[in-house]
Amino acid sequence: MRLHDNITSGNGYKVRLLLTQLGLPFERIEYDIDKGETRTKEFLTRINPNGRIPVLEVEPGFLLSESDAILFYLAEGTPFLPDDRRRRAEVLQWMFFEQYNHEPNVATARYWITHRLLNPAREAQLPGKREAGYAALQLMEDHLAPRRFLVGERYTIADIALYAYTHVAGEGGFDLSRFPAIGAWLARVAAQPRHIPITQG
Ligand SMILES: N[C@@H](CCC(=O)N[C@@H](CS)C(=O)NCC(=O)O)C(=O)O
Repeated sequence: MRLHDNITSGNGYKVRLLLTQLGLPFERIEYDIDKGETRTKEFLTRINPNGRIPVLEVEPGFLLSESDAILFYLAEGTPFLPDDRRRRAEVLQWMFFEQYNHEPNVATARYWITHRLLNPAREAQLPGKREAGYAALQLMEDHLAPRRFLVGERYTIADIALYAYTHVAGEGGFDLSRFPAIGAWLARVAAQPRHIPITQG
């Protein structure tokens, strides 16, 4: 399999992490997202008409985008996705939450800051991103306080989806020391077999 990716991307990291934990070999193709390499005619035509990484090229003619959909595809039939109907739906619940409430705030603030993309318009949006990002983190904190993992007391792709940008939230200006249950959960996720850091390609 080939993973169209950017090494700084938490969305790409989700897929790298699961592929590694599943022991599946893959070739990684790096794109410079700041230089618009995912917006070329070639990329839009052949890789992803939505102009974004990650994209997993499972086989010629089968290219899958959207990080959480890729996780769901890869995890099918493995311990990373429960068999139970309720638990599977809860995994999806957390992954949709990640995409709607968490990633647009926590990840976007990190991206603008670490890629030095702040401008007056974005500076003006940062307080709103912080408020909504903190609300998402508080929701996770309350859920995790009496639990070890997000769903069914075991490590699943819901944990991978939310770990990716939560563990680097500090780079976006979020103070994680306010969230002890998240801190303990981050350590549990990082202690899973075959865990890799976000910097590993
Ligand atoms: N919802 C998508 C978001 C993908 C996304 O935003 N990718 C960013 C990098 S993290 C990207 O490719 N940005 C380049 C661009 O938009 O031109 C997912 O979860 O995969």
